[in-house]
Parts: sequence; C-alpha cells; structure tokens
Amino acid sequence: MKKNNKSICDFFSGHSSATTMKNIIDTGNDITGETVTLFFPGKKQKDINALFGHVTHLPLALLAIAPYIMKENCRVRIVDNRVGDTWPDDYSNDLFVGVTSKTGAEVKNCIDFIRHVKARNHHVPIVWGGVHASILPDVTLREDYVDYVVRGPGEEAVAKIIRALRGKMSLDDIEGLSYKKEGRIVHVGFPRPVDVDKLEMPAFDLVDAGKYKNLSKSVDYESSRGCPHRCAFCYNISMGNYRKWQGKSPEKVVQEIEYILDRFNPASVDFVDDYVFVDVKRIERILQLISARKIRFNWSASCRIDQFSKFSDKFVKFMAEKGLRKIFFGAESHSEKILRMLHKEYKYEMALAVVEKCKKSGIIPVFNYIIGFPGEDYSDISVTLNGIKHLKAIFNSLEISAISVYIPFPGSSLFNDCQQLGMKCPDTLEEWSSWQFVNRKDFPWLDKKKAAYTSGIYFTFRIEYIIDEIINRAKGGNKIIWLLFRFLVFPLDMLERWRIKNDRYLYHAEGKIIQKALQLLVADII
Ligand code: B12
Ligand code: SF4
Repeated sequence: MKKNNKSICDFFSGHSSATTMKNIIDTGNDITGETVTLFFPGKKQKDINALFGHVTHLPLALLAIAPYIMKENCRVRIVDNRVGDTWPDDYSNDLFVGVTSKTGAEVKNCIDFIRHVKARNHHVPIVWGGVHASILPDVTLREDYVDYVVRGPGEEAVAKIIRALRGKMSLDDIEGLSYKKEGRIVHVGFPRPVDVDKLEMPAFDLVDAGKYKNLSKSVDYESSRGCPHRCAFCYNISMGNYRKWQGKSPEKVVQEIEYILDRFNPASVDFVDDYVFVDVKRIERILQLISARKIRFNWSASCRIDQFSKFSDKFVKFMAEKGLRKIFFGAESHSEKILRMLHKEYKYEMALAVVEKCKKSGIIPVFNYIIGFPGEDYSDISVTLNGIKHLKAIFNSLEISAISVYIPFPGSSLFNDCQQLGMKCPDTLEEWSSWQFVNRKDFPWLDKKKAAYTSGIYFTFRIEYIIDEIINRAKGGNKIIWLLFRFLVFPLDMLERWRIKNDRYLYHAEGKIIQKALQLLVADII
C-alpha cells in the first residue's frame, strides 16, 4: 500500500482538505466556531524511544468520539501530551474540554491539564471519560474542577452533551452521564452499549502521523466491544457491556483497515478489542475478504488459551497465511488453584496445544503472566515458572512478554476481594494518580520477602524480553550496532539466564538500576 502522508494538523477546521473525511462526517453545515478540546495524557515519548521500537499508540478513545463532536458542528482540537503537543492558551470558544484516562499516572496528567484550562477560562465545563472515571464517577466528580463524567461509551454521549449545553436537551436524558446537580452528584441511568456496526470510523484524519513514534511498525485497531468472559482481575463488567459482545461486520472491518493501511502504511495492524475472537466465523470472513481484495498486511491479536487450543490446524494455518504473526495470550498462571480463582477456564494441556499449534504454523505466541495474587503460595509460583520452562523447551520462539506482579484495578471482582483483605484504597482522584504499577510494597498479602521475590521475577523476565525484542528488531539494521549491542548486553543476558535456570530472583539490584536508568532515558518500558 502507498503511504499517505497527508495530515491535517491537530486542529480540524470543519473544512477538511482531506477528501476522505467525507466518509466520516458531513462537513456541509456551517461551523459556529465552537470548539471541543480533547486531551490525551501520558509522558512525552522521547526520540530515543523509537530506537527501542516503542510505538506511540493512537489516542483511539478520542478519535472514536471526535466524529460525533464534529457532526454537531463543533471543531475538535486534540492535545496529545505523549507527542509533545503544546497546551493551548485560549479556551474562550470551548463548549467543553474532555479528558480521558486509565487508572494511575494518567489521572495526574489530566488534573494538571484541567488546572491549566481553568486558570485560563474558569467557566469551561470539564468532561472526564474513559475507564477510570467510568468505574469511579463519584471520586472523580467530588473534585470541583470536574463537571461531567461519561460512564462507558462516549460517542452518543458527547453529541448529547453538546446539545444539552446548547439548551436543546436535558442532561437528565443522557444515559450513562454523571454530573453535579444542585450540589449533589447524580447518575443518569446506565451506560448503554452502542451498535458498533453503526459507529462512525474513528477520525484517523486528525492524526498527524509524523508526531507519533513508529506508526510505520504498528497501528491499533478496535473491531469489537465487550467480552462474555469474567476474568476476576478485569474491568470489563464495569464498562457498560454487561458481558455482551458486539463485533463490527467483516465488511466494515475490512473497509476501516484498508483506510488505516492507506493512511499510515503500518507493518502490522494490532487488534485492541477486549476479545476479538468471540465470533470465529466473523474472523474467517474478514480474512476471506482481505484475500479477495488482495490486501496484504500483518496483524496481531489476543486470544484465550482454551479457545485457541480448540482451533483446527487448518484454521491456524489459514490465519498465519493471512498475516497473523503474533498472538497474545493472558496465561496468567499455571497453578490450577490460581486459574480457578481468576475464572480462567483453561488447563495446562491446552497451553501445550497452543504452543504446538503456533510452532507448526510459524505464528509467534506471546504469553503474559501475573504473580503475587492474594492466596498464591511459593509453590504456585514454582508451578508457573516450571510450566514456562517446559513450554519454552517445546518452542523456543515462545515469548514471555511479562510476569507482572498483580496490581488490583478498580472495577474488577478481585479488587473488591483485595479490599476485604485490608488493601488500602485511595480516597481522592489525586491519590488514584499514584496507583502505581510496579514495586508495590503495601499489599497485605505480600510480605517483604515475597514482594522482593516476585519483583525479582518480574525484572528478570522483562529484561530478557526487552533484550530479545531489541536484538530481533535491530537484526535487519546496521550489523555493527547489532553486534555492539549483543556484546554490551551479553553479561546481563547471562546473569538473567542464570537466575531463571537456578530460580534465584531475590536481590535484583540490576533490575532496579536499569529501571531507574530507562525511566530517565526513555519512558516506562520496564
Ligand atoms: C491499547 C491499550 C493500551 C495501550 C495504550 C493505549 C493508548 N492509546 O494509550 C498500552 C499498551 C500502552 C496500554 C498500557 C496500559 N494499559 Co491498556 N489497554 C489498551 C486497550 C487494549 C485498548 C484501549 C483502547 O484504545 N480502546 C478503544 C477505545 C475506543 O475505547 P475506550 O478507551 O474505552 O474509549 C471509549 C470510552 O471509554 C469513552 N471515552 C474514553 N475517553 C473519553 C473521553 C471523553 C471526554 C468522553 C466523553 C468519553 C471517553 O468513549 C470511547 C468510545 O466509546 C484497553 C482495553 C480495551 N479494549 O479498551 C486496555 C486498558 C485500558 N489498559 C489497561 C491497563 C491496566 C494498562 C496498563 C496499566 C498495563 C500495565 N500493567 O502496564 C498500562 C498503563 C498505561 C498508562 N499509561 O497508564 C486497563 C485499564 C484499567 C484501568 N482501571 O485503568 C484496560 C481497560 C485493560 C483491562 N482489561 O484491564 N494499554
Ligand atoms: S481479561 Fe480479556 S477475556 Fe478476560 S474478561 Fe477481560 S477482556 Fe474478557
């Protein structure tokens, strides 16, 4: 596919020069000059990140709601902190300012941005959407600088908020909206799942591709919403999907992927759906359509081990032929006790079958694990580590992307159990922003030794994964740099291999040093 470098800065004027915008919005109406500024938080990704193959993911949430704002004749101004967009000084035309965040540091970044906005125009309403605010609307709205929270999908909600702010409808008719009324927080109904097949295509035209790192390697794409499963650590049940799943039609998916290929020319399209494989016939049809249209591209997705283990070899081979290069699995653990607790419906034999199938078809399986759950003994962790060794022995290309130490996220059933165990929970929005992902030492179920042991395991496998990733990525490039890197990391690689072989994960000084150094140099990749 030919790369299309055309981009319309971060400000859509309503009169796009990109003809393709016609697919997304009707630009025929008058533009009133009213603006909606949308903020995507995150650390600025440095140039050196690109060397490590880091991809700046598209701000999909904002691109999803943007067409619905533009349809109401409003201009959309996206400020993406990760790509170093400067924070505008003028909000006099803003109907509202919207921010999105996951739980953790992104929250703080949004708060800082809102303070910046309020200092310039105190009256502009602030709308907070995305997973964190959807799950914790009360904590979010308790802050005087937040006016509205959109729980669940934002597409219809933003259009309705605009109409309500213009006095054309009542806020009390916007299902899924939470807001302050006469000093009280009110929650209007429950978020409704949207009909994904009727959704406008995300406004990819608003993306200035040049600002994003490594979009040529990978672009995220969402082809469905919701998930029928109920993993105990997952937020899914709280996002208004009610364990229902909806997929875009194969025709729509292929049309949107063609658009992405045309616009960004990525080496890989990566599905970020909650669970893309719910309807296997749909996947089959998508791949047939891709074949019929002679489109070639690589793709990756996540799948459950129990489901993939039942796929026929023929189907797996078909997916490999149609570009499936990497497939991600949330293996989480190999201890049956832990898998039962997590509602993961797979047995170790299924993981073996997955690895065998991938080996036969040339697809790289990537397994992700979590340790440090409440009630998990050292013996459970050993079962997991031994299981990994055995799987690697079968197929050495199996990648272990991370063995993370469990961090409970609000909105999941296990989070509530952890609170029962005495886990302290933040009270304010600001406190939630320091809900960090690594090196936690304050969970009642992790004593000092176990915290050190589990974080040692995390560091070891993460370092090994990063070394492999960089070596693989650098292979095609400059031979001397590649050899130099191999030479430099050789002692570290040996040390981590020794740790894995001999189960020596305590006293992981090198992990802490590397983490600090990388956080200073790059972004958080370890
Ligand atoms: C891709 C992805 C990533 C990418 C980054 C994505 C990005 N652009 O930043 C990467 C790989 C970097 C990533 C990292 C992490 N992620 Co992540 N990620 C996802 C994933 C798979 C897709 C996100 C997405 O783009 N969805 C598509 C968009 C369209 O959906 P959406 O964001 O929900 O937006 C809709 C609504 O929420 C709403 N909305 C959203 N924002 C706004 C704003 C306004 C103003 C309004 C009105 C509406 C609105 O409207 C949108 C359209 O309907 C989600 C799972 C999922 N399927 O959503 C997990 C998910 C968001 N990630 C999660 C987690 C835990 C993480 C990590 C902590 C993992 C880790 N241990 O390191 C890190 C944290 C990163 C950080 N900086 O904080 C959790 C979040 C839990 C929580 N309570 O915050 C999720 C939900 C996965 C899960 N099953 O638990 N992630
Ligand atoms: S972790 Fe994945 S499979 Fe499990 S409930 Fe969440 S989205 Fe579904």
